[in-house]
Amino acid sequence: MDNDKPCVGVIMGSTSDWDTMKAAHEVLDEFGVAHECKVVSAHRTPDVMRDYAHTADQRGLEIIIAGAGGAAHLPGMVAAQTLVPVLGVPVKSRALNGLDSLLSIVQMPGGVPTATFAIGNAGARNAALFAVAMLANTRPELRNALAEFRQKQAEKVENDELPL
Ligand code: RP5
Repeated sequence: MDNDKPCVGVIMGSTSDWDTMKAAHEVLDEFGVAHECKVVSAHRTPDVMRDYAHTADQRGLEIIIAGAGGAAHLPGMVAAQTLVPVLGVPVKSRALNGLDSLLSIVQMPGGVPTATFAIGNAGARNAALFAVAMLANTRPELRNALAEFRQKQAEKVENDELPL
């Protein structure tokens, strides 16, 4: 994309979420979308989370991808404090395999939306692809890149062979 100022923020509750959230970073990199990746914890650094949400708009972020596990309050609490759309990624937790994360993120009260993706790697990847699709509404070069990505993906599946 035409400048290096991040338009997508990728945040997560802990460094332990990076194994999952790096899938979002990799997709954004692949599409050349300028983004930043940071650890911002709703519980351990609530003031940092508040500042991040309050300044997101003025810093030029158009989308925030927020991943968290367990009592996954980060996406919802960020969404409560900014108008920037938040895409939530439930990280697979050690105790409950991410079902806790999923329910914490998806069950937002009416009025404060947080988009919610699949648990784990597929969710992180799809959140980034969704961000690309949102940005592509106003960026023709990104729209073309997304169309090409889908085409290649379809061709791969069409050419795949079963190991019979
Ligand atoms: C959440 O608690 C994080 O998003 C992470 O998924 C989970 C566990 O964090 P660590 O104890 O591994 O730092 O806040």
